[in-house]
Amino acid sequence: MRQPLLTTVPSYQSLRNHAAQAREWQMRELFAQDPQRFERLSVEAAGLFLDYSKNRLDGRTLELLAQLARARGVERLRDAMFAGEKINLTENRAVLHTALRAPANRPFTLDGQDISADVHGVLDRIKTFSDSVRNGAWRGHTGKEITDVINIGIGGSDLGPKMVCLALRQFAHPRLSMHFVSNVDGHDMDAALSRVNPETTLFIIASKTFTTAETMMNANTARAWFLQQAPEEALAKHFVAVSTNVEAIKTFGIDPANMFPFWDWVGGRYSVWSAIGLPVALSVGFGYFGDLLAGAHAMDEHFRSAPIEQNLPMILGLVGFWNREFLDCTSVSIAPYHQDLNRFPAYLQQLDMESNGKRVTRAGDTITDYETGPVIWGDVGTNGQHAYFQLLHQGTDITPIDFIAALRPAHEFHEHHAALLANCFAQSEAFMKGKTADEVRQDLAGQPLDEIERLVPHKTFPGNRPSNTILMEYLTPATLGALIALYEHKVFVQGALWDVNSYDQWGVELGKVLAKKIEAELNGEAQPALHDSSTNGLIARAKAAI
Ligand code: G6Q
Repeated sequence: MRQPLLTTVPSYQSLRNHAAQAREWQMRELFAQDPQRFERLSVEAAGLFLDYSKNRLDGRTLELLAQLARARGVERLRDAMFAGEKINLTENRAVLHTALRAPANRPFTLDGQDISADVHGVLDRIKTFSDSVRNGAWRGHTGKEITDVINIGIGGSDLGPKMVCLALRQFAHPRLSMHFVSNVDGHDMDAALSRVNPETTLFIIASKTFTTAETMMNANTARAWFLQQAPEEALAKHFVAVSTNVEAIKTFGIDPANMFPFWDWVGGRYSVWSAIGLPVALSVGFGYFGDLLAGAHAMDEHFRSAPIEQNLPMILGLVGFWNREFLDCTSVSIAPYHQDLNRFPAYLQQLDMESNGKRVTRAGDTITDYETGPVIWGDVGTNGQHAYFQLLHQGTDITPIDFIAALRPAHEFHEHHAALLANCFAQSEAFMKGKTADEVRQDLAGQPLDEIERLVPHKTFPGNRPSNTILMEYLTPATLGALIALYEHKVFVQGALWDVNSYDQWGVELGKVLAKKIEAELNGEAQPALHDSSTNGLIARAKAAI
């Protein structure tokens, strides 16, 4: 079904006219004019609080954005997603990661069948298995308890469980060390294997397709390493798989009894809620894994029922859309002021850029007159402040920032936490306010006048730079679940507005086939093909070195 072009929708055109004025606004003045701005432009749901008042927008902006969302059928598409319609049009698949975190009594229908029994059947198996590894009933082939888990997977089969295991380290089992090998670079595997003992190591081969070249190579290497030190029949105690492809895991030599399935209606980057989350259940236990799902489900319930104006993912999506579409912001920086969220920016990078990094509409028309997904990047605060925040404060590009923080720490160094939060809030204040030339002059008072005037342009900050702040009380499995779901739905909202299919990834698929030809040439299994002179030259240098 072909939607009218985004730029022809009346509310889009009103937004464009409105943006011509908004570009002139100074947030300092917006705050001065409206003492209620913070109360008005903040919203709370599922344990998360969002302050979006430090953006260049007002009530009218939000009204127009909500109108646009309605005109673009964002709510309709949301309902279609929850109803199991095949909204992933290029792969003819439903998009039902929300079914993975719904309680057992909540039916989810796909092709007329309720899938919740399948989902909860796999969750029960995850519980039984993770309980037995954690309580020591599941042992390695020489009778020793498992001490190390190595998850072998890449992309969506790596980033989610790795990010969540790191984020929830406070809840982790003290005996179990989690390792994640994703890169085909042998240094990755080498580093993991050098730290573990085969007798006490459990390998999880995580691959939706079980054909991904990097994962298959890593899985084969791990298997060969293991079999150098253990008999074939020991494999069953040390190798399990998470996949949708039973045949391939049998061929690899894993007993289907040790396979945790999921389904093609779960996209890789949306799969941490499925059996791909097995490392999480092993590390923090099934109870906390359940809390992660429940937190995400609470956000789902809010997303599907709250009106746009009070809907946290809708607002986060609309504000980001406004910055991208009308205020020319080409990237978004993610700044978690929480060390345990240090992989969250990398996780969001995939979630957002793989979903909305698209240049054709859902009907296949090339998008020529508006922009789609921004670049997502970032690192934890306060570290970023001592590195790239310079550009964010005084560079020529304007980059909106999402600050994320927990009000209470899970440690006892309270003075650290006050310092951390002070930095977080001070940065968002500085981005908004900036520093005027007169303020700089006051700071420099007492110095020679010509010296002051020489320094003023360098020490002036334009300010008026947008940011959101997301707060939670503690970082817990439930608040983390809600946070991830918030961003999933934000990506959904923006994809719907841009009319792109957020659920395919043909660019990733391309990467899966590109290297094969050159790999055969490097290994001497194929005659060198005719490439361009750069590629030929690089191949020749590598061959000379191998
Ligand atoms: C995610 C992508 C991609 C995928 C990996 C791994 O949405 O599709 O990152 O997760 O390429 O794929 P497999 O799980 O099939 O190995």
